[in-house]
Amino acid sequence: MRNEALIVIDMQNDFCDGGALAVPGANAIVPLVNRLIERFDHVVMSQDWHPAGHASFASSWRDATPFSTASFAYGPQTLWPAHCVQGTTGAAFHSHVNATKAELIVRKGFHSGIDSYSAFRENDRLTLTGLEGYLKARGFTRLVLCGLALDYCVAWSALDARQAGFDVAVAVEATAAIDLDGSRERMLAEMTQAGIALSA
Ligand code: VGL
Ligand code: ZN
Repeated sequence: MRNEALIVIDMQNDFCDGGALAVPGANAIVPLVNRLIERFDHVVMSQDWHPAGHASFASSWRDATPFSTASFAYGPQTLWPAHCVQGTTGAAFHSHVNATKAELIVRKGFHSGIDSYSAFRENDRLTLTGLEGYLKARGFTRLVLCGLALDYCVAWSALDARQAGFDVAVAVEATAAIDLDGSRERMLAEMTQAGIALSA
């Protein structure tokens, strides 16, 4: 459909089996993501793309452990194992994901002091990636999201898309969650509350 785009979030090696920040069940969704890519006329992909020593990595701080919460200038920030470092194999798309059709690949998380879960707006909630402007310039009004991770980058992207006025659905069956301290249920509820359609 002319007004509709599929947004494939962060289908990268580091979020898949054996990766630095492996999301349980990530590899199993690859065929479902590919089926969605086949079905849509327009596909955009996001790529988590951190410089080495990024502030969101626990390893960038003294005595910090992965999955703990730190206080950043912009608010609380989860510290992650180092992942998706620019130019590494871990940052590349999973080789079975069909990226050929992607009309735009939007990279995020490249500012060394700011994390970015959302493909629209970084975690300081001020810095924009430009994706909203791109999608509006292309005339898309309806977005369907899939990919990794449901409760972080997919959910934050979906909420920002809704905030930006798009009609938004998340293909939950083509996602997998990190599920940190109940984040999966919490973000599903937030998305429902925001008027985002959740399939399956
Ligand atoms: C993600 C944590 C850190 C994601 C990215 O893609 O969901 N999560 N960076
Ligand atoms: Zn990241």
